[in-house]
Amino acid sequence: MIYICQNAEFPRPIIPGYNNLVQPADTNLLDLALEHWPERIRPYNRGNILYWQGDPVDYFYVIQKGAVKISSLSSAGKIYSHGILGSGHLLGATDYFLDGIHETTAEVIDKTSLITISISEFQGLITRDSRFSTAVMREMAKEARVHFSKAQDLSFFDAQQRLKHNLIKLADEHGLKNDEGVELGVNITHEDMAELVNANRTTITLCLQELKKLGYLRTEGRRIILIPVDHMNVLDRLSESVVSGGIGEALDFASTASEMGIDPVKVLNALMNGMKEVDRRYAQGQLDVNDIMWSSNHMKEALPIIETAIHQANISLNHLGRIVFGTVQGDIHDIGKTMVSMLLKARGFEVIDLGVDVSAEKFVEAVEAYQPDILAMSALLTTTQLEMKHVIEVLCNAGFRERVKVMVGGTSLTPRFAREIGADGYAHEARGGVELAWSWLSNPNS
Ligand code: B12
Repeated sequence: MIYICQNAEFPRPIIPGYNNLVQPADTNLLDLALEHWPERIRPYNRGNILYWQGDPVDYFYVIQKGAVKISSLSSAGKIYSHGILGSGHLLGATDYFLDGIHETTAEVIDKTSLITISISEFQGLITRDSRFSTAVMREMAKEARVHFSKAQDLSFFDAQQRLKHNLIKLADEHGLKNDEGVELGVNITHEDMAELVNANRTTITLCLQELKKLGYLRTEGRRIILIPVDHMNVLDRLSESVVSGGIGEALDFASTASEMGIDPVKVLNALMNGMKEVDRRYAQGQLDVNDIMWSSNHMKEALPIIETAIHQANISLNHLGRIVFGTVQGDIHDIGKTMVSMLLKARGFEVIDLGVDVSAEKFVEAVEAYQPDILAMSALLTTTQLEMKHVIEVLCNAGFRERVKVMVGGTSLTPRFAREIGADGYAHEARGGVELAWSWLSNPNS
């Protein structure tokens, strides 16, 4: 029978004899084990093996504190880690109820205390104490859910996302909260992470570096400190909203992130990463110019919020270089310029956008005021292309030509035209413009 409830006031049907969704009392397995076998607590050290895959089940273990890695060896000889379990978990029950053989290996990976229970004691308490049997069932249900979410991770997510999910789970289970977020609180190696995420160690190193760059975590020796999970979620959603969000979504997530007090540099990085992803998909042919235009607009909407927060926090950003950009006088085509300028920002350049219909005098004033490394101009009309030549002449007359590299672009421009008007470079589209700027600033003698 399925009931669809349209409003919260709708009364739930009372079925005689059926306990309407009343959850069993949350009996804590560890408390029960301590109540019955307090003298059984034993310390274990990193490297101790509780049982090997293929061993018969002869004991059950309840973790009082510490961390135990559960892994299995595939027929191809690959180790796959099912999880790193902490306080309150029960080891051995599922295998006992199935065929009495351990399907996995349990290895202690941190200083750990365990309560050991024999089969006869376990069976005895299960029949005598319904609280214990409920707690055992709950543990087994949790184990099933972990396997389900692992299967989902493997089917739907890449290694970096899988690593992130696993770190969040570990932090949830073993973490120690602090002002920054949560410290992992478990001694885990890159090898352990690789087994957990089903990736190799090199991938783990790269993914960790990427998560660090995103500002999601920080390491200190072997310590891993994650930012709060709700911060990660907002930053993820901000990046996604640049790629595929609706109007105003990126702006909303940027505002939420600021209200939550997330470091504005991290918020900016999330926005830029969204745009980088757009650029990557565009280069692979998965997105077209229209998609880029949408994404540029999302980014344009959200940027002022973040820039204000950065300004208020008195943070100075390290940019790759400064670019003054505008569409020349007589021309009001804005879209191409905005796209190029957003991609330049996403790649770490500071862009001062002068807008459209910009006179030669305004360009030159901006060069004087902002001292940019590059002056970029856009023109879409054949009639306004020559205005670029005029700007360069005025720049020369003002004595500023040697200060900046000049880059030009627009649909009907050609490399030859760019050379003839005295520009230093031309690019046919946005990506080429970013590459050109990058090559100039990373190699100043070019
Ligand atoms: C949208 C559009 C408009 C919009 C502009 C809205 C806006 N906010 O920008 C409106 C309706 C206002 C408009 C007006 C006009 N337009 Co108009 N417009 C277009 C259209 C359809 C699309 C331009 C566009 O945005 N493309 C998408 C962007 C992403 O591409 P993009 O601009 O080329 O930019 C890319 C590259 O060129 C490069 N790039 C651009 N700038 C720079 C700069 C640097 C430094 C670098 C590295 C790269 C770079 O990177 C970008 C991304 O890859 C084009 C047709 C076309 N197919 O281009 C006509 C077009 C540009 N327009 C044209 C004309 C004639 C006009 C009008 C004169 C029409 C009229 N009779 O009123 C007016 C002029 C107004 C003025 N004074 O500027 C002509 C130009 C013909 C020509 N060769 O001179 C075109 C080509 C249409 C045509 N086939 O006739 N237009």
